[in-house]
Amino acid sequence: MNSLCKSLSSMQAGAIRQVALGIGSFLLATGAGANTSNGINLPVGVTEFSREIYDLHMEVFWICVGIAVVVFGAMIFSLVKFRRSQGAVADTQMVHSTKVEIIWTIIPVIILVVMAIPAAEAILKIEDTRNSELSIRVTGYQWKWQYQYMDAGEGIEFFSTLAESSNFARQLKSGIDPNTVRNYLLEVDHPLVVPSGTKVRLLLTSQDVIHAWWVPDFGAKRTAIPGFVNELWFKVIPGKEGIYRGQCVALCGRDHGFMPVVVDVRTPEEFKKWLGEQKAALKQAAAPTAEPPKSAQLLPGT
Ligand SMILES: [Cu+2]
Repeated sequence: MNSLCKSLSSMQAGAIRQVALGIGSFLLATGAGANTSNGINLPVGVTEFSREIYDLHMEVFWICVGIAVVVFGAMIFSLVKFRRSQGAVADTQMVHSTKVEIIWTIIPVIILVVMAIPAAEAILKIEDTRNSELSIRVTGYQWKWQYQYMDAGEGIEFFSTLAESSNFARQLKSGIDPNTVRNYLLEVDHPLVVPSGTKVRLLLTSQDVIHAWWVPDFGAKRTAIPGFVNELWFKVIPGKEGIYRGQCVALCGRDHGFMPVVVDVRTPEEFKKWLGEQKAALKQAAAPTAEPPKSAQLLPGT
């Protein structure tokens, strides 16, 4: 009997060690992913509030870890310490304790309030589109996006559709292996170009069904609804210029998976240059191209 007890306690110790090792390696993996998108944790992102969202997420995560350690610790300790083989006898007298009930109500309420205050602050910040420096109208269509610049970019507008490389590969019996296509289904012909370090406001709507504009690295996602204008803003941190990709995340019909979002973030100087080029191209397009016919030039009496 004694040897059975001994082997049982060594098994329990082994199991506890395994659980502790498992939790330890998970925490290490989570900690290692604190600054990257490694497939385990959320991406940190490249905008002010994507980082705020990430910090909030980590704060709540560690609160949950703390709760889990305390609750499971107490449970495991009680199971091991007060087991029958050690002579523990069940207390059948204590069936109610008002003091305990008050404690286990107040503590979670305090924890919830501690989590709710920074979360509410972050939500208010996300919704505050005032003082934006560049506004862009974004319209969802089945299955493409239209971008129309306002403010300094007034007059510049274009459609952003799935890149031909992806479009050819996605066709039935195309014979093209999608794994060979760069950024398969995440590439467009005309990406949205925005400056870094600038508060960019998007005004989202739709011409047909409900779409949703989403770029994970911006921590930004908003639905585009026909007849409504939804607002969204983001400010890419200077130094994080580059290409960022996302997708339409509303089930908007047959080709829902084929209307990606690609944003080309440039420095304010490069963006200004791009704006100038676009405006020059617009002017050129608007200018009369054909010369008036010779007969018109030589009308007698003119
Ligand atoms: Cu869509």
